[in-house]
This record gives sequence, C-alpha cells and structure tokens, in this order.
Amino acid sequence: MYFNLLNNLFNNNQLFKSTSFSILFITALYPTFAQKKVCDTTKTVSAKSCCTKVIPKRFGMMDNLQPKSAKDSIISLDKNHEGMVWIPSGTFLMGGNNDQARQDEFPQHQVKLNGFFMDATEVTNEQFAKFVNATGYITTAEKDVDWDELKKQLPSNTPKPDSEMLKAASLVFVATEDAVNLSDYSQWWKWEHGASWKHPQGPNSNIIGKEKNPVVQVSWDDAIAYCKWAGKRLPTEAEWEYAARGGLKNSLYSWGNSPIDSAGYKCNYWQGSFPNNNEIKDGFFNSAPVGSFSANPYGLYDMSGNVWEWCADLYNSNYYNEFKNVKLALNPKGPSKSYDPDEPLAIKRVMRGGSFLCNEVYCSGYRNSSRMKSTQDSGMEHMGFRCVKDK
Ligand SMILES: [Ca+2]
Ligand SMILES: [Ca+2]
Repeated sequence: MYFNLLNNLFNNNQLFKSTSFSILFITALYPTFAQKKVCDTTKTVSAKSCCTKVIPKRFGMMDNLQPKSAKDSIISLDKNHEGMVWIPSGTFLMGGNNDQARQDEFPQHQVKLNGFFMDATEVTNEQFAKFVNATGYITTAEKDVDWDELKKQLPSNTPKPDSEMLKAASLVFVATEDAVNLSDYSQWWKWEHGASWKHPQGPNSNIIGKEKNPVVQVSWDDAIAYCKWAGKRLPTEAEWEYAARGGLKNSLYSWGNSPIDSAGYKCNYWQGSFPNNNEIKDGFFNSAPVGSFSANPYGLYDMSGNVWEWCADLYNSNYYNEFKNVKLALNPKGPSKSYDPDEPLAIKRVMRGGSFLCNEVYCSGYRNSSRMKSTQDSGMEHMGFRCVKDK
C-alpha cells in the first residue's frame, strides 16, 4: 500500500520526477514494468528478458504431456485438507535457463523439498470473506496510511503529503484509450480511495457474483493473517516454483513448453496491445473465477496467470548466488535480508506466477522461474495468494 501511495506522490511531486529515485518507486509498483525495464537486447544473455518470443529448440516441446484432470488430483482426505493437493517430495532445478529469464533468476540450482499440501486454487473471495466474518479482520487497504511507517521508505527530506492522500486507498487498473509510453505507470494505475478486496476496482465495484474469483487487493500481511486463521502458511518461493513445474523437467510454463497462445488459451493473461487494447480472447478482462483454465500435472490451477501470488520469502535480487557452490539446497526458505537494488530501503516479499495483465511481449510473468517482488504492505488489483500446509 505504501508503495501505491508513493506512486501517487511521484505523480504529484516534481521532486521525484527530477531524481532517479522516482524510477525506484515506479518499478516497485507495477511488476510488469520492472520486467519491461530490463528488456534490453544490448545486455548479456543473462540480463535480457521478455524480448524473445521464440523458445529455444533445446527446450523440447512437451505438448504430448497433457495435464491430467485436476479433479482427479484434488485430495480431500479430511476437512483439514479440503481443496488441497499433495505435492510429493522431490528434487528440481530452480531458476531460469533461457534468454527470457531475468538476472535474478540465475543461476539455476538444485533444490530438494519435503512434500506438502497446496491449495489447488488461489484463495477466493468466498474463502476470504469467511475469514473476515470470523475474525473481523481489516485489511491493509482498508486502513489509513501510517505516515511514520511510510516515511521510513522515503528520502529523509520528503514532505508529508496532504492528509487526504493518506486516507485508505489502493491501486486499480484502468485501461488507456490509446497506446501509451509503457515507462509511465501512472497512465494505467489509479490511486483509488475505497478500493479494497471488497471493492477491487474501486468503491463503485463489488464482488457480488465473484465469489469464486481470487481475492485481490490483499497485502502480504493480510495473506499471512488469513493463513494463520486457516491453519496454513504461505509457500516458500522454492515450494511455489516446484509446484508450478508440476513434475515436468525444463519446462518454461506450468503446462510445459508450448507457446501460451497455441491450441487455445493456457491461462488468464492479456491478449493484444497493453494497456489500451485487451482483446479478451481468453474470455476475461481482469481476474477469472479460479479453475477456469486447465490444471498443471499436479492438479494446481492458475499457477500461471490470473493473479500474482504472494510467497513467504523475502526478496533479494542476489539470493540465487548463494547457491553457486551448493550441490543441493534443502528446503530453502529465502534470504535473511530483503534487497532490491531499485528500492534498497523497502522490505519486499516474493510474488509469483504473473497476472491477467501479463503478456508474452510485455511481461511473461507466468513463466515458472519468473520472480517478482513487492513491499509486504502493498495490495493491488492483480495480486492474491494461495496457501500450503505440511502434513
Ligand atoms: Ca485475460
Ligand atoms: Ca496465479
């Protein structure tokens, strides 16, 4: 939330526009931009991203590996594991290995994980409502901004914004009329008072009839609170990627290696020119009811696309380098310190899987190895989560 506000500050304060610090705010705000930002063909292979649509031939197509029916995979052993699937223990190669991958996805490294249960779907509005009704919980987006907390993440000379700006709000996506310069987030993100999980597109929107859509506008703190109530936890980043891969080796996506637009639509993402022309060929302008697309081989829905999903881990851009000389990492739980060179003052958490705003040209956040981050007190219209549970 605080970084949502920062974007607003940026848009209204020339101070930020005149310094490189402004860019730091923006890149945190909208994950797809952060990815676009490093899409530079002049960089080394390891630093390039999202420019190459062609999947290298060395990553053999796996169209013959059809996911089995997720309904067959969902385990309902008892009420405690309702709606969850068992992800068996195993070893996998974590990280990126093609030229779509960004620098923070390297190096690939071997990871071994214990088995765990995972929600088959993103947490829905219906599920989150049960939590709120039972506990009276108030989400981050529903609270006014605490300036004392916010200023810790700002340059020391930042003036306190108008009190009206500090009132409860969150960011909603608004498509532009025409094609725009993609370096300016403010053209499609609107700081909207009254936006919250109950009003994901602002105060005039609601979630009636969207009970099965993923809950959004929830911060990492909100997700943690839900997990505790549900007797679950957030997945580690390693657990999330392992589960997304569904047991497929060297796969780019949760369904394998076939292009995202081949043979129908693999997940909920953006077709057309972003952010002005969503062709909606997959049937959904924004979020889709969970499970609207095929499950991966583990029976997990929407691991690619629909909404971004919070992970437990802190985000550190250099984290994978810790494994350079490690033969096998056992149940890694993330770095001890958060670090994003773009915003070194901010404490960030990992988010995974991409959203309905991603596409192959602009984002590709739905790749298995794609990493993203946001401050843990941020909520946005395209961010949700799912839970895991040990036995
Ligand atoms: Ca879509
Ligand atoms: Ca998702």
